[in-house]
Amino acid sequence: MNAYTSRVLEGLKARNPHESEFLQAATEILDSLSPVFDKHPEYEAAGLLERFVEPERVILFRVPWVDDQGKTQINRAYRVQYNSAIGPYKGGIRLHPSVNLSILKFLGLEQILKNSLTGLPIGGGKGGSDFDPKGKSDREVMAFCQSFITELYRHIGADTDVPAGDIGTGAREIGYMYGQYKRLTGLYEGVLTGKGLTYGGSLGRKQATGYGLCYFTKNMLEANGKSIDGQTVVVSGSGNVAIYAAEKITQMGAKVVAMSDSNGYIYDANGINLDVVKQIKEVERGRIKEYAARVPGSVYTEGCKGIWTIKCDIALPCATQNELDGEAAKTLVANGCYCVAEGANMPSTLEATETFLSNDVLFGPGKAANAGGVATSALEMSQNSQRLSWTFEEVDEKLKGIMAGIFNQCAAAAAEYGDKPTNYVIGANTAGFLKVAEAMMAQGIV
Ligand code: NDP
Ligand code: 2IT
Repeated sequence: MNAYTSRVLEGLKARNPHESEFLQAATEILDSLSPVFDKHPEYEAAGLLERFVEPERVILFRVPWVDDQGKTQINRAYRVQYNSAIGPYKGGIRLHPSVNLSILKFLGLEQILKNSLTGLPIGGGKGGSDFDPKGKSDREVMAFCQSFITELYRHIGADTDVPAGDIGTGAREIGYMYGQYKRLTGLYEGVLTGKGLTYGGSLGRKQATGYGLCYFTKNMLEANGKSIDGQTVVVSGSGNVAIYAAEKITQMGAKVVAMSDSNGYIYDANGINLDVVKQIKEVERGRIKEYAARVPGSVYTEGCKGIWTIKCDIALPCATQNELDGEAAKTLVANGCYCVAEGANMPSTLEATETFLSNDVLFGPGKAANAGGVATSALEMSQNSQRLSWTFEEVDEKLKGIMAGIFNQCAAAAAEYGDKPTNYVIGANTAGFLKVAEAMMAQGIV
């Protein structure tokens, strides 16, 4: 590693010793960026990297609300406003009991580079809370969301910071948050994305991350003389990203044979019936286990990590960080998997990523492969500020163009800076960073 990047990384480790997810993401990124700093000594003179790795601002607050038993509950919430060099802070809100500052800083850091890769004017941010929407009534979710926004509203806005969905935050939660923001500010503005279609949401946003992942995968495969048609695919997770990744890759001629949730996975040799998955997950908010009871010939296995033992050509991890470790990566490679594209953020551990790269698996890192969601959020922002609604086809065409642009940037930067032209990890980190770096340099020491 370049001496400057290595010194900054050591400093980060000393100052944030307990933030394992954040340090994991930072290690991968700084490792990739070494050649950039060899080429640009002026960045060190401007303290660019020290500024880049430190959030511009972190807001930490309590969220009091009353449950259905009349008991007061207190959650802890955060908004990490990481980098606004190229646009207003933009990134999702995660609602999951595991949420802590380390996870939100890793997600925020990834988001800066991801948003830069989209080519659209959006900075990087992330937020969330340790609130668990699972098993809560609609009224409890509403009480939480209203209290959350009652604190956060003063820090966000259509031109300052635009939150969106992530794990545990879908259309229901965004709706409650939007209603409370409007009540407190009196503004009908594009302050949140992923809104419902009747109040400023964009057609295609729900599908965008999963569809975009498949468009990226198609670009990556075609650039390497391969195709999606006829391939066997494993998709982990069964939330928003997983469902629409499975839908699009099936439309492209592949067969999805397995999906999962945090309890276990289903295997269906005939190809997963997505109508059943949507009914269980989107309508009933149930567990993936129920699929096996409804679809003859399918099998449910307890424990989500076992999904990586299923033989496949293409793997799309779409659940959560570090769901795919070194051992799982070796199993996938041994079973003939030759393409992995990340729908989730950092689903592969550093060891898994290394295993894929050293075995010449075509590997699409999350910040590039799953950028279609935030890109379409930026399209939603454009529609809101123009007071217009585009058709599904218009949005989908733009998404295809954006994903092709992202792949091309990754490939070009990999060719210039990487150890090999298919190292899209180096490609994504470098291409994403260079644009932010140029903007930060132009704006002076701020
Ligand atoms: P959802 O809440 O809709 O779905 C999450 C899925 O992942 C569920 O199947 C969930 O299972 C599973 N999951 C969550 N936490 C864990 C865990 N600790 N262990 C195992 N499985 C888990 O979220 P999304 O689909 O929106 O997000 C999935 C991933 O994609 C995340 O990494 C997110 O950051 C990323 N992403 C999302 C985007 C978006 O637009 N929504 C955009 C880009 C990336 P269970 O129901 O059992 O909890
Ligand atoms: O990780 C992500 O890119 C998201 N959760 C989507 C963020 C957004 O602003 O749409």
